[in-house]
Amino acid sequence: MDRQAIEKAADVLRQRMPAPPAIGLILGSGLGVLADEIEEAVRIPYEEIPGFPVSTVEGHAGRLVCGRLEGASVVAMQGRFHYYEGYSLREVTFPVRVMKALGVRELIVTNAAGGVNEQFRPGDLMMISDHINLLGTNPLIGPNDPELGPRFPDMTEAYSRRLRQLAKDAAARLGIRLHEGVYVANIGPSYETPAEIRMIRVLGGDAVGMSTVPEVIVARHAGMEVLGISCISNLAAGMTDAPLHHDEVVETAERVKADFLRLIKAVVAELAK
Ligand code: R1P
Repeated sequence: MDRQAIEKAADVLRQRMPAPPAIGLILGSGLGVLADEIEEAVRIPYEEIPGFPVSTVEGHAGRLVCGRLEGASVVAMQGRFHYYEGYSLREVTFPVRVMKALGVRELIVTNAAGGVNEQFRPGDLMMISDHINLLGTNPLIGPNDPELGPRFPDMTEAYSRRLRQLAKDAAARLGIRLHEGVYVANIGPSYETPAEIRMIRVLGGDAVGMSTVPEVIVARHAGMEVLGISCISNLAAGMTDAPLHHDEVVETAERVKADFLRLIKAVVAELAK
């Protein structure tokens, strides 16, 4: 995506936003409820933002919500884009570029994910410590614009140590059980097979989903600090006899929203200080 396209979208948003956002949020399947907590909210459907794709997946409302959360000026994506929807990874990650242009410094990415780690239970929360990209591609493929970031971005600390500590402290204060683990991005849209889940476990994965990794790569390329939170919506294929269904994924995410909301709000409140 070229800078012109990014600026065009950012210009449209600047005119409608109450204040420049400092914190960005990407809300995963069934986790869009967080955007309902935003005060003085301005809601902008993706269709009204030049260059934005539209959301096609159930549980992803498809709008940007800007306003105040816990004293911070935020912009939240109530619904994200996935590679399996047919968008290029440049399109999938375009909103991250726009958030950066608007002034976002810290990005909180969330998702609904399948639990691979045998200690996890549906409804648990996992803070992402690192990721494995099994998409077979990368959003930075193609010419690099050095104004947007370096050709070869470092990924040693894709998920900020500072933000992880902040989230860990907040969870402890609130009495919320927060796992920490590695998120693996599978291309989708078919769920993983039991054999693939065994492979992911051997590789060191704790949770699996079909998003997040491209957004985080672009956010790091752009120099943003990232915090990732997965809601473990189900146990991955082969761990139980139950077949996987997206309705269940969305339902579980919605069911555990109380802890999810408390945790994210506490982190945002800390960042606002
Ligand atoms: C599968 O049920 C869907 O839920 C997850 C997977 O990535 C996939 O899109 O959605 P989010 O990662 O957007 O939360």
